[in-house]
Amino acid sequence: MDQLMAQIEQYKKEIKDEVISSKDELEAFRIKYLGVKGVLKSIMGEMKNVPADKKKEAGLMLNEFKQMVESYYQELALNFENAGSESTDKPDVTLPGQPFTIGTRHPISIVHNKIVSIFQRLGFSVAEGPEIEDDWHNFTALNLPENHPARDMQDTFYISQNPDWLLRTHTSSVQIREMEKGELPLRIICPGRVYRNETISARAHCFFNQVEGLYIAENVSFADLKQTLYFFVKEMFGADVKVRFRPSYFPFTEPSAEMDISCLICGGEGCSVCKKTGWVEILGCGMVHPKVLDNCGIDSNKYTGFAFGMGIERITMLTYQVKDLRLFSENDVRFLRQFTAAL
Ligand code: 2U9
Repeated sequence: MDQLMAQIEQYKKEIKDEVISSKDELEAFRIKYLGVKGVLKSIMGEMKNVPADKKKEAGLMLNEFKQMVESYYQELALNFENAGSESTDKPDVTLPGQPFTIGTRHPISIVHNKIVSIFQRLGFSVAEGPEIEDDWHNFTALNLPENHPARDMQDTFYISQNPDWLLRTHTSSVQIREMEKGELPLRIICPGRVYRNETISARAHCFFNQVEGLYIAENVSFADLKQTLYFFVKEMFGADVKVRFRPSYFPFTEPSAEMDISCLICGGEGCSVCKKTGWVEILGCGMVHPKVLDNCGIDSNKYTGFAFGMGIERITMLTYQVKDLRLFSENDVRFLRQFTAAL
């Protein structure tokens, strides 16, 4: 009897020291203590050796030990069921899925899409071309021959492997490529990224996005250019916006102009955005220079055309009142999330 008591006490101590951290270890515990050849069964077997007058007391003690082992096992089993065990876990298909963040459209993309869709409604189609260009398509064909001072207007990144290669400074090169195909009339817009070697600041970056447009046919006039751009501006900024043209100079257009719109912030009263003038410049334009047509094999006596170009970042800054150009390429989601609902 005393031996049985000591044995039970010994097992109680052992159970306390057991480390059970997986379902496998729990199963080993069950087999050791509760299994058919386990500890409980073997202690029960000892009962036959207990003298008759002690049997009742021994039976109570054994029963208490049995209950203790069983409830300890059940408690552990329940814990594993609730928490899951690393080693024998099956996936719990009832758990909610991992949420994943849905992105938003970049403000430049929103404005790009809006510009493109306005011109598409006027019958313009989108043309694209390479970002690494040769000197002919980026400069010479556009009436900017070598050593022409106008080349200084744009600081260029050249490709070191070949002095003829450069990163395009405007998407006009795409229009040259389209004109060289010789299919007329031509009515295209050319959106895309362009590169200029500028010191990065709130107002300048070494790359930005442009949309340029070109319409070449017989009898295209400056009036067509003005009407097209009026339509664009009203669709883009609303019916109340006012427009003015100022004479300008570009080597690839003659005559040339820059177009201003009444300031969207102050409505023309004068503020810091329009530098108290009431006007903000949004694009450059003009009639395609006859030399440019000739360079591309188009008969400048038969055909005329207009062209225009604008920076998408500039239009986006005006639309959303963004004060620093660098925000567009930093990819800070706190900035980017402000412009649209989830895709
Ligand atoms: C061809 C012929 C003529 C495209 C033009 C501008 C005027 C212009 C600037 C606006 C802001 C560039 O992004 S910006 O810095 N562009 O002012 N672009 S006319 O003229 C062309 C293009 C292609 C064959």
